[in-house]
Amino acid sequence: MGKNLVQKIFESHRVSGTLETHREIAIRIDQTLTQDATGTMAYLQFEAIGIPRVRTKLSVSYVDHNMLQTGFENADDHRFLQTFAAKYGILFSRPGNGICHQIHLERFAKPGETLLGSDSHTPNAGAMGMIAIGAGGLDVAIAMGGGPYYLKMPEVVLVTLKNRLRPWVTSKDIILELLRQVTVKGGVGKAFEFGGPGVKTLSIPERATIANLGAELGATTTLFPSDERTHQFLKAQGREQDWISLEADPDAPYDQVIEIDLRDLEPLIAQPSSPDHVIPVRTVAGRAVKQVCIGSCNNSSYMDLMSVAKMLKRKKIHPDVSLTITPGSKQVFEMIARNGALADLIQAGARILESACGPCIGMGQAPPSDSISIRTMNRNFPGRSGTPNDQVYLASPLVAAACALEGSIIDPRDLGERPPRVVIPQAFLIDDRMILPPSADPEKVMIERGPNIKPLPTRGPLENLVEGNVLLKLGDHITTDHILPAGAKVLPLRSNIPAISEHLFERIDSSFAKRAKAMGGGIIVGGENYGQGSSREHAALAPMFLGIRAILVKSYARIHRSNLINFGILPLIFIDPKDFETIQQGDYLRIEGIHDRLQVNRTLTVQNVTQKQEMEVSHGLSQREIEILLAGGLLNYTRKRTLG
Ligand code: MIC
Ligand code: SF4
Repeated sequence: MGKNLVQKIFESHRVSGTLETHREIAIRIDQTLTQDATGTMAYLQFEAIGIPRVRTKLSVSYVDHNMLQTGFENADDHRFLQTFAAKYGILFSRPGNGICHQIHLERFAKPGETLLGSDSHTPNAGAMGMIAIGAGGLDVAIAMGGGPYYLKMPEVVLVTLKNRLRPWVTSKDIILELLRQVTVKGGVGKAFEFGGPGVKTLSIPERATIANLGAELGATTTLFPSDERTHQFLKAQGREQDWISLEADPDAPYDQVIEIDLRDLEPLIAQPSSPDHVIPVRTVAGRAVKQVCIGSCNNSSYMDLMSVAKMLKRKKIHPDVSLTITPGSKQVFEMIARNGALADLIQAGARILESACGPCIGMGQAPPSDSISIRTMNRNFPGRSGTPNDQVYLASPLVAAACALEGSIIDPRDLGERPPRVVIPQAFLIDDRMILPPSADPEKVMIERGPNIKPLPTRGPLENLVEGNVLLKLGDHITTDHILPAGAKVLPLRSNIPAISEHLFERIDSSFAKRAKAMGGGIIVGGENYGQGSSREHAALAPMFLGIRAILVKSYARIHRSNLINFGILPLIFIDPKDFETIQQGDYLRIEGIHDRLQVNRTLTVQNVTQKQEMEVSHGLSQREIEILLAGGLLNYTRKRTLG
């Protein structure tokens, strides 16, 4: 029997394990990427492993998240990252060069290769026919050191695209439709491979919009074939030599098939506050809009901004709307500046922001209270925009631009205009001078560490007895934005764990950090899909720092579960849903004999001392994960193995 494309690339990179679904497999990583908000910690961890130079084919350090520089912290991190990259053999994409995923697609993504990135939207590069996976910074640090990446072999879902999109309908609507069908937890443990005749109707940036939001499905990765359009894109980026043709075998097996007829789609919108609350735009038309933000790694390509510029040309945005535009990269920014489209956006009243994540991660542009913000981004988790009780809707750039003109939600087909026609350039503007090569003299490079760069917190081996109070009982779909918010106030503290820990769960319970400290740690209880969203390992590191030793939930998001293990926190799972109902915040729990039980048993016994009850919970850990936990985390485990 033939192989699907996911299996082909996994097989060609397999270091150990098998392609058997749900079993652990280790793959060789060709490329890594980090961004500044996760990178500082990843590099501190790389340093702690003690390897003098990265061992990947290519590693890139981007700066795109922490860009506001309201204090010295961001700038300190940038200096640290720049000098670190120079010393350890890493390319450094300077602040101003743009968003990691957009640049990586333009300049580095390569069909057939593997990429591990310390950002959950790394699957963006799957548009180029590469296996691109988001992971915690420590996993990326190990990959930079030449170690394989371990994961459970995902099920492979084929998404067959038929026909072509109608005018005003975009690739954002394809992935919103998939989110509607699959939901934010339906993709956990799965890879989504796109196929069918509709694929060739989509350009690489359009495919990237789809691949990017695979992260919102909870998917391990998203993948497109590498075809003639990939070839043309690479040629236009001056990288024709990177192209190879890649497709699934005609008789390839799939665990599931989903068919989407592109002709049936209409403009869609995700309502507050989850990317899967998707409905047709028309059903919410007429609601007043106060803010529109166009940008972020999934919708800020040249094609996206050109379409918006065409729609806004010689018009003025509605007086009640504040419109921001964030070009995805310097390449995009400079191209629209040179061809005049930027002038069209400016004259229409857009507020042009620098090329960075910006409003997507709450770095400025918090919307006004009790108002609707339409964004082309990928996440609308509660409060992520920076405004409490925000009402953020997610949609395509065409829908967003239409709303900016109208001052209310409108299906762009109702504007009564012709859709903008933009053709993908034959040649993009190529100038890589904002990407600094590593130093030829690494011994001479001094790493700059400002006062915001605090040493890595560590912990010893896992205790045999874990006990403590349930510090917080939570419901379903707790995102990493709930666990450890980002935004202008907290994001600058990413390289300072003691300081950032003060913000743990603050959006849910402002007294959490104080309580956790007073009690010397404890246990967290939650529902389904705990840790959904970002790859930020700080959402595991900060709990570890405050003495959280176990989490007990109904199910986990993939990256967060790995991060918990990487930092020595037991990720436990309810077996009987009734136990979730019984357990109460404040209960005192005891888990005994952990060392032996983990080795021989798939379950652990949790005594609820307060309620005088016992329950069996599962851990679902592989042998390797058990060893990591027993060592007190991946760093201890790796050092023990490499240093003896
Ligand atoms: C996000 O979109 O949530 C982020 C900010 O890019 C995160 C990374 C981070 O928290 O630093 C992600 O997606 O992994
Ligand atoms: Fe940046 Fe937003 Fe993309 Fe995350 S989702 S990498 S914050 S633009």
